[in-house]
Amino acid sequence: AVVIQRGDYKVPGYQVSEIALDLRLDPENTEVSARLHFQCTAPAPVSELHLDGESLELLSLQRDGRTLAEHEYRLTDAGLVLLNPPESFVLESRVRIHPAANSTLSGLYHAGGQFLTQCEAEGFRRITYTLDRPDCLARFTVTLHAPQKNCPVLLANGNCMATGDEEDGWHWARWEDPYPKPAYLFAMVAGDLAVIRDQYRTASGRDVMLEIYVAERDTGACAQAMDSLKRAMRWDETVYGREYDLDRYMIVATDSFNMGAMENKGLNIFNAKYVLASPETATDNDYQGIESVIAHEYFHNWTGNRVTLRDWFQLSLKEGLTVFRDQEFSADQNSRGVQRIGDVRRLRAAQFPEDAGPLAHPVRPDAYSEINNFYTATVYEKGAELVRMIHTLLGKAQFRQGMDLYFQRHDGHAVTIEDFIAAMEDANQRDLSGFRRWYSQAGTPILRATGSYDPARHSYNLTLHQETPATPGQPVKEPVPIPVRMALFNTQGQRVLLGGADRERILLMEQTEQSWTFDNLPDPVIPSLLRGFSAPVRLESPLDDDARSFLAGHDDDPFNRWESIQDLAVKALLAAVADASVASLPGALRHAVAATLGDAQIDPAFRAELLSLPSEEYIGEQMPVIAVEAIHHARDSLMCSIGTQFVPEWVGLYHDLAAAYQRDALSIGRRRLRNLALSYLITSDHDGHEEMTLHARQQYAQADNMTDRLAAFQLLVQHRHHDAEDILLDFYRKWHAYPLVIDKWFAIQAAAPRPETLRQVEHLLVHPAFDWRVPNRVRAVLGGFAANPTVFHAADGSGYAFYAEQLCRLDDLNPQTAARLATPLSRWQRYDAPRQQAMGEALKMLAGKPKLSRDLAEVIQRSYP
Ligand code: DPP
Ligand code: ZN
Repeated sequence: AVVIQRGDYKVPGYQVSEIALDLRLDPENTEVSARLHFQCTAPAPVSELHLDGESLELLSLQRDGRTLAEHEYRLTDAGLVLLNPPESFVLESRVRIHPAANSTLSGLYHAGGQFLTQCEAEGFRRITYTLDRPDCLARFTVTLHAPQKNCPVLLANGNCMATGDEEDGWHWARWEDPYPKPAYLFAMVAGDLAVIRDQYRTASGRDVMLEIYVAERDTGACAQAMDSLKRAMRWDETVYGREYDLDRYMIVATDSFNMGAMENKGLNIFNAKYVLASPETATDNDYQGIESVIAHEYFHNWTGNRVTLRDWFQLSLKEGLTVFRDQEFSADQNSRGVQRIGDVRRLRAAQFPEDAGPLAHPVRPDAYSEINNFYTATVYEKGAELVRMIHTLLGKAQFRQGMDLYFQRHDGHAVTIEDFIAAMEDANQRDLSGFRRWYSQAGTPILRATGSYDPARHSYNLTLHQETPATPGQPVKEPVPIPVRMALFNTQGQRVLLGGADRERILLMEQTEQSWTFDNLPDPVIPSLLRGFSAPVRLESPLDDDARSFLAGHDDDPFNRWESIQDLAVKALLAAVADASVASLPGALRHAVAATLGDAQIDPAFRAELLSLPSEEYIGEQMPVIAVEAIHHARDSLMCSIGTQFVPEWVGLYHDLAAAYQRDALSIGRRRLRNLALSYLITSDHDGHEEMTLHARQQYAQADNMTDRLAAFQLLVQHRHHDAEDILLDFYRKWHAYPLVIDKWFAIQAAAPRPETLRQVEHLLVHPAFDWRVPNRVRAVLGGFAANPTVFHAADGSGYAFYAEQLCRLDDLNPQTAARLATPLSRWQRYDAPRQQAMGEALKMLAGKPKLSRDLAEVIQRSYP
């Protein structure tokens, strides 16, 4: 396969200033006429101009009104080569494409009765011949023609300029986008859609029409999306001084989408999962997801669209920055501490393992063969952490100055990560040269902290040591600058002064090893390091159990308070795994749990976080070889002991927190805590166990919201309660008309940690509601299965073999999703020898698949070189 290198970037020899598209939409055969204005920008004449084009059937080709002769162009696998083109010219092409047959969901496709597009990263070349690269910005005019009956709604980017009727019941609409944009931001939609409208007045007093397009029966489920959009618009004005720039902002929801959502200029296309919610069908987490994804795509209007990317190696320039912005938005809307815990949990669950395995790559990658494989946790989540560190290092006001300069310099341009860092430096006269290493170096640094109190000198000495493990292609690592936010606590639980007037400091660790001494400390202190998780590193903490237990009760940094309990739990779990025993509840952990259970002052959402055990995946990450079954049993038994030892407290919470459904943050936190109590009680051994199961069944049957219903449903299915079969049927019957709810039904079954799950999943794949063409459904089953440690990683290798077979099947339809779902197999080196062998065989089987996609081929090749 062709490998594209970052170092090979060349400015395009031509620019396209204008693109006029005309599409006659038919599911089987759509005709696309395109008129492109080319202008040479190279100093010397170009002998060959390569236009991108994929799966296009060329019908006609004209240059400046004249049909091109055979010696003037050449068709290739990758597109069309114009030979000796003039300095400036108009190219007119007509091609035929097949939207209904396009199961890749890239380019123009027809699904669920609608025509939709997805052009990021390289989908536009599946619509017409063009320079499909982000540094090529053109003004678009788009005319859509379709039958009025099937497609009453015709949408594209920008403003609708004219509409009209045609013969045979067809109609048309013409859209113009005044903002030049790269082809990856092009979008069009045609279908039978209902619309919800609202208005937004910008800070400068302009009215913007907000529209959400959904199926008629979903119009009642758009309130959260619309409300989140308006809050996001206000937030970007308040925090960054950025207003929306068109008169109309459209969102379209679809069930058939590879990603979460797409920020096409003025016309976002969303996976319905991040638009539709009603209390009966969506959980609190779903509501939260909508808020953050709506905000994310909206924020892209400035960080991504107005300022766009020079090339795809810069992807984190828009994604890392925009994730940082959406995380901060959510933190401002909800509880900042709980938000941070969730963000770090995601980073550790997805990005840390990626960074430690064969798919590790820098936030700014150096090479790719299929760019779709680089929409990764590293580019997104680690990228966001890097922006967060810049924010931490500069300070809030200075960061804003840097952003202002970035927009001022680069509005309307396609730029690089380097340009972003330079703006941050120049706006603040700061030197971030060392910081650039974070973008070029892969791997998660290990930060080892040791500290000691010197009673004679009344001082505390802290030494930090950093080391980044080798990653593929990068055997030797340099130290990176690590901002370590820290405080010292005295034994009364107060933060002490650190030299000057500060009770918290940011230590900037730039060398491999550095020490700091804090004086004037009459009594011993306990350090709270990396507060708020101030850098994406693995901290090896100097704390013993007593100190952790102390911080679990006293640290006023929510993240570190949570982390202290997590560390205690991890330690207990690793001890149980090591001697294959039942996890005991060590004194320090019991103490921390008791104190948290007993403290009704703690915000319930935060209390639920404090009381949740680390996931099996996270525990596995802390081990040299992941002991699949032992981890599962240790975690179960620790849940059981915590449940059993505190039965009255959990029962008390379960009953006290019962309330009629409301949507405010406090009610959400209370539901979370109550359902956590239920999960402890169901997992534990106690006299009232039967009664709790009854409660769970009642909760399932009578809940007035999906959060509670699903929590009970999941517990009953996981624990295979004797009437689980009936409950599964009942759930399906109730919700079969709601695809997003049925996704949950599929996912929960695929994730049940039970020996019969593999057989169950085989049945699910032939269930009438299963559809290989709908990524949400496929991800529910296959993604749920791959996230099921004891079943996917079954010792006999059956999970891997089964999974690889399904990926083969999926790859023929949807390579992007297949490649994404293949990544769990890349972790093979983390398991014992028999599993390594079985995963290796699964990967070899995939590698030998006929017609293997470039997407999947790259993931396999890098996973198993
Ligand atoms: N650019 C999209 C997003 O992350 C993904 N294609 O918002
Ligand atoms: Zn994004």
